[in-house]
Amino acid sequence: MKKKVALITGITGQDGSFLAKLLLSKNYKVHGIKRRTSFFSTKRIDDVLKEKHSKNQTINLHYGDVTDSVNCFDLIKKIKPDEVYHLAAQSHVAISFEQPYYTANVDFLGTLNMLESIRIYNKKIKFYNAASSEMYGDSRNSIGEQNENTTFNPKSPYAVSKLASFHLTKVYRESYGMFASNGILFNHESEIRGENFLTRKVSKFVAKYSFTKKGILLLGNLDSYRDWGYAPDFVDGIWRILQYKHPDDFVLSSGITHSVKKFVILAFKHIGVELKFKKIGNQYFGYNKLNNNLVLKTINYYYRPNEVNYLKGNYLKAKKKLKWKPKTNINNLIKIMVDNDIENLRKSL
Ligand code: NAP
Ligand code: F7E
Repeated sequence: MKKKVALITGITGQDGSFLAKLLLSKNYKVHGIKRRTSFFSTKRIDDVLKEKHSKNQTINLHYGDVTDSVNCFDLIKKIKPDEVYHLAAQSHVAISFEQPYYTANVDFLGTLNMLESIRIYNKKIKFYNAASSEMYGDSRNSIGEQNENTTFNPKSPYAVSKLASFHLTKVYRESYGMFASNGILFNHESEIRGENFLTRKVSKFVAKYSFTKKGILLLGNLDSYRDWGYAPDFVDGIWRILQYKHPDDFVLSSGITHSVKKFVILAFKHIGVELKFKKIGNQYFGYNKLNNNLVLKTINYYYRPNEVNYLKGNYLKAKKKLKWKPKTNINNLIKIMVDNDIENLRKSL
């Protein structure tokens, strides 16, 4: 049987690398777009690139940038994919306030470039767009959860760009009959999460603290709530979205929400450190309960001009239609992340 061909934009990122490995395990021929960088950016997929295992299964990488429309069209024409997983983005919410034009260019126009390339070349190619729970902003429905019917109320240039890409994907589906679907994914993390996202910043610090018992972790808002899941569970959901009988939009989430403060407490607890907090004005100070040493404080620098205070996703539609549900709870997620950062440190000693 002919292998299915997948093209992943954003293959060097967290989700792209997990998805590439999942698709290889499902016997896909996998192509990915990587940007030209001054250092190699393929760390997350180097194991697969080096392996070239027995069945000659590997990832075919192409230089590309989703802001370059000609390049996008060229790649679609050359690769002739059956499925396109469009994950490439400037994905950091705080940075989107500093680089709003750039974020809109990559996250919105990049999506337009991919959709147009598919529309012009072959409308039968299935398209997945990586939309985000950030699009909800602070909107809450009556049960305090967000699902596919909840009103969007974006709070950042990132969220606005993603919402535009979400609607654009629907427009292409409705106007041209294309198989174009959105995944509205809530936060999902892993041992290879970018180091300037909250969970990884915390897991790296906690791992180091377990060796040195030194340092002060500087954070921003501890009072926001996030629905955190584990990235490998979520990329399985992404794949299921494109295998569904027709194109549609799906929430993928853990269904449980915790404050940032709780995440930090649980991460320290994992290495046997209990924290106690003091709040002076708006500033938090966190101490090691055992010896009263200061281990964290909040500073203005890491606060955003606008914050999404509360996210909790309802994934019932994905559960019913895709038979998808998350497998990893927050304690296991923290264990995976902190233990992996401890292991990384051990190897570097
Ligand atoms: P990530 O780790 O930041 O990866 C982003 C990927 O996009 C990287 O491979 C990056 O390449 C690539 N990229 C950035 N700009 C590009 C451009 N102009 N042209 C081509 N490639 C470009 O993000 P992630 O966590 O894997 O998330 C994947 C997607 O899901 C993103 O669209 C994100 O916005 C969305 N999303 C993520 C979450 C989450 O919690 N992780 C939740 C909802 C939605 P480099 O390696 O060269 O930087
Ligand atoms: O922040 C707070 C911060 O940057 C989580 C992206 O994958 O998920 C992600 O966006 C929370 C926020 O993720 C620090 O203010 C406190 O309330 O890890 P984050 P995010 O903004 O939720 C969505 C679904 C996406 O789509 C995005 O692509 O933690 N926070 N102190 C901090 N956040 C960071 N980064 N750094 C801090 O020091």
